Amino acid sequence: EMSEIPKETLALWEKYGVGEADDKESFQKSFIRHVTTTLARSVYNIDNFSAYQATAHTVRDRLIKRWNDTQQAHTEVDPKRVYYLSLEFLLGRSLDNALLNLGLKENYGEGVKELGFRMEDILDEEVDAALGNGGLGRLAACYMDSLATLDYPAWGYGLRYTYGIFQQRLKDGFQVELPDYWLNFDNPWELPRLDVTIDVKFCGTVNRYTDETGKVRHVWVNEDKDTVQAVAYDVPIPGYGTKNCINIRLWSSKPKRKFNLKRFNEGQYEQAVQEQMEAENITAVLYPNDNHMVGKELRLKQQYFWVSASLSDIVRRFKKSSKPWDEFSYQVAIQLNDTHPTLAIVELQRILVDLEGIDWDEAWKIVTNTFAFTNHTILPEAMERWPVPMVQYLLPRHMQIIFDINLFFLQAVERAYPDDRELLAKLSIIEESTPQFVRMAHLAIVGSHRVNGVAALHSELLKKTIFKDFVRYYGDEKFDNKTNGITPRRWLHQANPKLSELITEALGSKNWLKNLELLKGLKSHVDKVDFRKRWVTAKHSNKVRLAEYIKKSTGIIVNPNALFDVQVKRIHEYKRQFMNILGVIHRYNALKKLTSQERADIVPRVVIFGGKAAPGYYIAKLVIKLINSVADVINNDNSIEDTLKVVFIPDYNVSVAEIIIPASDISQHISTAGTEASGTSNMKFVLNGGLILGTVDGANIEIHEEIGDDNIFMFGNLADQVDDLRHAHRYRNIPIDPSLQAVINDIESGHFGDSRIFAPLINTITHGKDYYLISDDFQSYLDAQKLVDEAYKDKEEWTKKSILCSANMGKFSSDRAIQEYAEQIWNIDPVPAKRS
Ligand code: GP0
Repeated sequence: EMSEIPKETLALWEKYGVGEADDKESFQKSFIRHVTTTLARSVYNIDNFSAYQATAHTVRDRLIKRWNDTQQAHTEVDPKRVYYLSLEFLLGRSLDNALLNLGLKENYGEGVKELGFRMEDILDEEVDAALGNGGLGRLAACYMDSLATLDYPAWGYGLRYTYGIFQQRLKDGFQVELPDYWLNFDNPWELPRLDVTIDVKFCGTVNRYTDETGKVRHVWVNEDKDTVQAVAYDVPIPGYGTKNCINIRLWSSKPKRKFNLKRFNEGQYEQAVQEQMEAENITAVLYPNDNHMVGKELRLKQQYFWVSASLSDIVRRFKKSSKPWDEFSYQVAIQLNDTHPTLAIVELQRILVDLEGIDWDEAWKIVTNTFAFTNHTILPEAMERWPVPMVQYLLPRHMQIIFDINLFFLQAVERAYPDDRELLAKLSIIEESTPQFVRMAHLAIVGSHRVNGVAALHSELLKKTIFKDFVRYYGDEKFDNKTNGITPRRWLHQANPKLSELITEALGSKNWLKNLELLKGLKSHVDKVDFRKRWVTAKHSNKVRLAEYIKKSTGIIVNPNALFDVQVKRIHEYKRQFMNILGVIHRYNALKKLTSQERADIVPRVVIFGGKAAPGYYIAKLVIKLINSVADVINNDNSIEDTLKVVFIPDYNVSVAEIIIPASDISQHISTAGTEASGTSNMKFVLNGGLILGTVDGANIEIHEEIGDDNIFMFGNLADQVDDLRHAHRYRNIPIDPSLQAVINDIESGHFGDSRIFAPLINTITHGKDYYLISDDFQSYLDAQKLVDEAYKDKEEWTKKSILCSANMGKFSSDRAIQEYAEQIWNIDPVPAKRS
């Protein structure tokens, strides 16, 4: 305990402890010390990369101080904590974010300048931490920023993958994947906790026995070779404008230090080494699928490895306070980010019943009061189901517990709805196929006290479709909505410094960065010509910055005065990049028909794409190829006089997004209605004064509500029409939209290269069922595009729309979202770290 340390000792620690040292001089001192000692270099031997490392290490020292103070405050107060379990944290770069959140950017910027460097160059040396696929992983990262900023006692738990999401290259217009070995150089943003290790068991068998009280108990035993070790790596997450700095604990897998001596003695050296390597494999690679389940055994191992290490850490921390078990859910809230961590429900029940000897019902009450579950999609192919035999083999005791949870649950359902066997089959956690499957979403619902979707429409659809029968049984209080949000620190302040500065000047303070509703104050500036001019200047300089990036990464030269039309996100049929490029072909053909004089009236466009396709997603990869083939033809056709350019920016990731998003005039969020749960980049674009062209889907709907009819372009069929339209495509002969047919004919004529390559893609519309309704929405899409062209001609009006977009985005701060989770689901209070 802290009080037992002698006064003189404490005084020494105080005297020599790491100070705050945020001024320029102490930065320079620390920078040079790190160059000399940490990097073993000198003034004669330092490049931008080592300057980055020295700067990062200087900031890291400051972060660790805050991190320690925060942990100490938590230990003293011992508040209820929230644990955010996410298989993905898509953090991107950390240096700029830390400098801005800690308020060090100015001093340190001057500091490096005097030492002969430019801060921009230094920042550009950092590699992204890309431990996620897309929206879900980036949401987790934004939420950590808000939890830290709002002083909540929170932890993230995830995996420290050796390889993040693959790097995308283009070869002849096709995507090729390269491994992302991001830990190649040292990673200053993690604190290895080589002393925090946890054994994680796999396989083995379950023994029953009767304990001293006469109760039947279970013990899970396995062989040493089937146990792996989890090692903790801590990633500090600083809040903005607070001393608070929270932690994401990422687990890395290691073989148990104890060698299998028997095998070595028996001369089975290779096999023993093999077993060691298999342990390290568990956290080797992030699965590169977005919105799609692939039932690989290694993925299930990842999930249990992570869940088991995290829960034993959480339980250990709870036990330190010696509170009784029935207070567990008053001290601990666990949020399940999608179904990936659902085994945590089973693991906690196992810990309580098998290890702690608590009665089943009492344990189950603790479990369900602890967990809450966020669903991120209703796409059927994304639903996690694990074969019962696979679970039985890897986790024999957990499989028993799942069967018991299901039995008691279905018994309760039966009591409420006697003889409704169909209902039992529909609700069951076990799918009665051959083999049987565990339905993870069902398990997550049954084991949680709250289930939420991520936008209003999505949460309604959950209740009306895939979770309908659960609503019937539980009532609808268990199901609610928490509309997603984004952090304005990274997505405006950091990514768009020019606009951030203008906003701060107009509003008279930086308070909007902590209270995004204050952006409403921009409305009174809309009619000021000078303010609008500066708004346009900021946008223009972002477009110049993007044009430079495009030239550097693709060689294509684009005009920053053109309308920048952007669609960047994972490549998916449901997100309909295919419809976008078909629309581009339509536009191109129309442009070619114009006279030179007519073309002079046309607003030139640059259509920008970016995004990765899952390596095994054949159709998505064809979409990338088609975009590049179309770009090749259009960009080299001088006859259209630069009225249209098409760009596919390779390797879209967080730091590329930070360049693209502030530069967009219009961005496309055009998923088939009802398929995109929320979308979060839509929020980022609008916050940066970009208008959106979107379908009536996900958070587009709520953005529309906030910013008003005049500032958004919405089109397409509605979610409640989708079923009927799909039915019609299947069973009736629906003629293809004529404009769309013309575009398809053009592709098939070989205008964009050998059309045989694209046949499987075109077949998804013609010979398939047009499942994503491209034909049904195409005319409406083209009409909306026409409105965009018209509106952009009136620059003053467009700028007003752009300002009103930003001004009305207060709701979409992740601070708002996190506050709702904290107050309505987790029941936690802020614990400010003390200044020291
Ligand atoms: C949803 F199910 N999302 C999944 C998944 O596997 N991966 C993923 O990124 C996304 C949704 O598609 C979303 O609509 C949503 O905003 C995001 O999760 C966060 O809730 C994409 O923007």
